[in-house]
Amino acid sequence: MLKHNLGYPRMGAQRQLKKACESYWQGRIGRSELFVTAKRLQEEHWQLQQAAGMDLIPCNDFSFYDQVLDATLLFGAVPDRYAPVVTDVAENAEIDLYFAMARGYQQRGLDITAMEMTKWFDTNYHYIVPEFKKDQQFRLLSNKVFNAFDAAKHTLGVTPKPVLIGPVSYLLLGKEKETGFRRIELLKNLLPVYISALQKLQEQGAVWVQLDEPFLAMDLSEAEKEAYRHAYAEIAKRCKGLKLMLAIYFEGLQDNAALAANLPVCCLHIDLVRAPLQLDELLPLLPPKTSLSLGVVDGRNIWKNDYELSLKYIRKAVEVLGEDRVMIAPSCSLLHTPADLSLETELDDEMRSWMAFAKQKLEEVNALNEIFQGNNSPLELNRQAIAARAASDRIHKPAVKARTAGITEKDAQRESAFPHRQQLQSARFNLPLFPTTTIGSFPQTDDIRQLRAQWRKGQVTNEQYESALEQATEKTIRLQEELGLDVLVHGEFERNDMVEYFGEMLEGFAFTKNGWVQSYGSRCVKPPVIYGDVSRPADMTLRWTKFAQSCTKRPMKAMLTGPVTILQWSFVRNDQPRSLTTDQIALAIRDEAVALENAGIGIIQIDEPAIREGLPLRKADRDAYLQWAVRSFRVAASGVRDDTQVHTHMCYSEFNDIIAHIAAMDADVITIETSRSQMELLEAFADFKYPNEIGPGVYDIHSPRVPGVEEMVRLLEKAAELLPLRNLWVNPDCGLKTRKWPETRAALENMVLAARAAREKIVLNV
Ligand code: THG
Ligand code: ZN
Repeated sequence: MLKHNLGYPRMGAQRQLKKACESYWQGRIGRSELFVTAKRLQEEHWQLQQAAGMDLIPCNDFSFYDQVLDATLLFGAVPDRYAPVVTDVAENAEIDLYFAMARGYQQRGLDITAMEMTKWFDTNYHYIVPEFKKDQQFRLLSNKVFNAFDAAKHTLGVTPKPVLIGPVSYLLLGKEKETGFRRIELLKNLLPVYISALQKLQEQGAVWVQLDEPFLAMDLSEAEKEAYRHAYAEIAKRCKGLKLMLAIYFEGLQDNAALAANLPVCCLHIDLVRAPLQLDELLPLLPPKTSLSLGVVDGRNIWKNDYELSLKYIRKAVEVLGEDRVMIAPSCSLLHTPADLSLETELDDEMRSWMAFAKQKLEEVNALNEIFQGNNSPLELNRQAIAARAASDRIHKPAVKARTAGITEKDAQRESAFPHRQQLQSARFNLPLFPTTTIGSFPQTDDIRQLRAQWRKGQVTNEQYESALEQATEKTIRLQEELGLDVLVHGEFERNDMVEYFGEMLEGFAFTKNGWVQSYGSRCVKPPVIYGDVSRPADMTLRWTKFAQSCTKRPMKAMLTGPVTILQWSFVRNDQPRSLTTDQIALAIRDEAVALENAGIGIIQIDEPAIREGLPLRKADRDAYLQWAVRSFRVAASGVRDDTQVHTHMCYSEFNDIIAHIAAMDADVITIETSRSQMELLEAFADFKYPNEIGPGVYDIHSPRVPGVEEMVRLLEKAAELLPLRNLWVNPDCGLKTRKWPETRAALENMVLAARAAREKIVLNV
């Protein structure tokens, strides 16, 4: 039984790749130093996987930024606007073109925008979206995969398994930048180039090639299914003898099972963590020569594998297929897990005994094979660990379970309907038309980050830390008053990450020191671990919100993170439904909102930027998710009085298909990202006759550009044509955390001017 891995985290356990890339971008190290770091990391990871007993070890899973962007460069699908980059400086090499595509290019008078970034399926990883033209041509451009193959072979002394995104998934991941064609039709142009890459690998000595085709686990149109049949028939014909493994993960094959089983490939890899039932459906469909790779070790979470359960699947598959047609592996690339649990010296032994990170997950794959071969010694230990976790009283809090089970429909409803609340709130806050506010965070500059790091290391006392935060908060409040904003925020200087911060104060959460997972490019997140029933032992935000309100007479908006987002951006327990965990978090946030209200705070924002990304990948599952996700939000938001104004905020536009559910959240005010889609999104809200108040972002905070007054007035005029005036707010489209102070000040100054102009111009006209 072959043991293999689909991909290893590339950042390095100390985030070496992040540091090297950022140093290179800042000009602090040169290209050769960057490449040395990359080479060292890859070699280390290859050796580690070999030591863990993997028979097939991936290469080309490493990437300087993103594996989809790598494919775009490999197949030469470079958008035309980057042509000047190549010639801008004589020595501009492939890597600089690559980073220009990822991050934009602002040098020597050139100002070229980056390619768009979006969520990788339902993960917190973001990929760079390929851009396709109607007559899109492809050619082999980059040698990265071929070099990686040679390097891995040299390091390992055995033949590595190159990983590429499959041709159909690659096209489906992209976006049409012109009208008049569908990107799947580009297969005829892509396929010859794709095949020549495979042939080249075969000439280099490749035996196995892993082609990632996660779209085989999604809803497919007839044309897309036909593309699969055509692509793989051609590849099989032109790459005879090359062993193809199609890697499918994040969902089950479902209605695509027969399609996948009959593709002329050597092996299908399936995700038995996400979709265990597909094993029974697929086994009778597999043709006599096709192997099956069982993804039994969870590549998306940090829990120790339940060997007994995994062995059940392995034995079942072996019974039908025979041992030589079965492989075992993690469920998906380990990109989505932290690197190494043994670095977590501050987790207690019990907690650590429940977990496995990337390195440990490969050891689990190896152990499963050992047990299957008859060495039962790892099994007993594993049984004990699994049983101990299930029974631990650190996990189970009867009071929390009882309260969650007792949630009623009434708990998920505000006292009165929105029109009545709007009247009460309008009388209470007496805000002008087009009231101005911000989303919550203000620039987190290096000095604040450094201060927090020093405080955590004990180099700065609590008093020093708090007093510096008070100063930063007060200064930000004065600035907002000077600018003339109507509803203020405290700036969130005390917070590291909007999820980590709450997790640190809630019971049932654990933290890692090095549990970094790549979010995009060099950016990482350190997701908290939800291990047990969640409760709120003490106030979480009152200290800073009360301080902030004491600095000003204007309304101070309190900032909370919503239950769905806390769930979505954490590692979650796998011993109960996500909906139940979310309800527990919702009750904690509800109590916090009530505590804020009791402390005199009148406006409370409960952010849910991740509500859309939690959407199941298969359409048929979406409604059920939206039902419980929206209800959980409402449980969090409905403990407060009618005259308390609840705001929410969402990023990542694309709301059109879920607008009814967003309306059902019944927030008094929603602020959304719209500036890049030029208010297109607002039309969805208008068509739906969205009843509550809404703050369409009037400028894009994702770039340092300062928006002009006029352009924001135009956006407000458009908004005023579509939605009732009394419902409109004026705000940037997201938090200002990643911006610098000068541009923040200038942009908000213009935004307030735009709101004033709109009040005069638009209000007079109606
Ligand atoms: N928090 C969490 N998940 C997220 C976001 C978030 N997922 C979606 C989106 N926002 C991803 N965006 C980012 C933006 C910035 C960073 C990470 C993800 C970032 N990370 C620091 C870094 O890598 O340098 C981490 C350093 C630190 O925490 O001190 O800047 O907002 N959970
Ligand atoms: Zn946002």
